Amino acid sequence: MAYRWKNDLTRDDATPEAIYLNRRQWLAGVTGLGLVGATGVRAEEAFEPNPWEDITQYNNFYEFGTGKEDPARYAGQLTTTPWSVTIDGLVDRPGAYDFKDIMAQVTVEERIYRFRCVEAWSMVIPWNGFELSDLLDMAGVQSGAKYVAFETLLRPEEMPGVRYPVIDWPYVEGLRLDEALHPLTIMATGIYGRDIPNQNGAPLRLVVPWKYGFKSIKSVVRITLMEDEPPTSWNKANAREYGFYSNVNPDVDHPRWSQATERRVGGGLFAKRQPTLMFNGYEDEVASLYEGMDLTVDI
Ligand SMILES: Nc1nc2c(c(=O)[nH]1)N[C@H]1C(S)=C(S)[C@@H](COP(=O)(O)O)O[C@H]1N2
Ligand SMILES: [Mo]
Repeated sequence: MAYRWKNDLTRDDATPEAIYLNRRQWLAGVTGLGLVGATGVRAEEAFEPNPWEDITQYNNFYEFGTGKEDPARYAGQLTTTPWSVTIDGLVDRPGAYDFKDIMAQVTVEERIYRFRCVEAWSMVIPWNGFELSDLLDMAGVQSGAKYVAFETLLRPEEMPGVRYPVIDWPYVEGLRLDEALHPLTIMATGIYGRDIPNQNGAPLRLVVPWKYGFKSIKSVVRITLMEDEPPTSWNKANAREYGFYSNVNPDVDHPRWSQATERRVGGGLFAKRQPTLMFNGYEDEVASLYEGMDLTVDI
């Protein structure tokens, strides 16, 4: 049987008792009774998925504008049927893979992941999706491939944001092949058991939970297997601020702000910032991918 990574965050973690106890702790923290440690991550914040409204109304999808509410406002006009993903480069079976055909061949499962934006906000999101490795298997990765490049749709008539040269469109991203094949790396097609909304990257987007959110490229139309490291949009825009790897790392600050803590979206007016975890809390699963690398240099 194929190895399936087990979720460490499940809805069962938010049992009614745990929520009740943590509400009491939260109140105690606010009123200064001091039951919540200074650096303690409160379980309720860490494990309870954000509500649908947070996840679908506070977005980054610059093709629809740079405001957090622009994607929810404008992405409705994006046509997502029909949709195909071209898989090319160093693969045995290059071609245009129809989204419906892909969905007929993969196993969709729920993955409740922490999601950490480089801007220092975070959410917990219950994605539905399948492992990227399943899709790459369909195309047959050749032995010379070492990297995977991804590209978002570029359709100016449906994307009001692309008339502004915020980045060099289309949005492109990349992973090392071993990162792409890691069982944590998924193509998300849903949230809370519903089809993924356009503003979140319909009909399918990458999710790499141990990396900053900008690596999780939306509305993917092309995947290319390559020998060399592909260019990535934010690295092209500012190489000093955004490296190829972009692993979540509380010890390496962005040149313009600290990455040591984060604000959980929807946490409320008095919510404390919480500590950012190495590899966004997935250190046990992914640290071995970077053995021997200096993560203060290979950012
Ligand atoms: N094509 C594309 N993909 C993108 C972006 C974008 O602007 N365009 N923004 C990225 C950033 S910065 C983040 S934080 C996440 C946001 O995903 P969400 O809106 O589903 O939370 O998408 C990433 N993928
Ligand atoms: Mo982001």
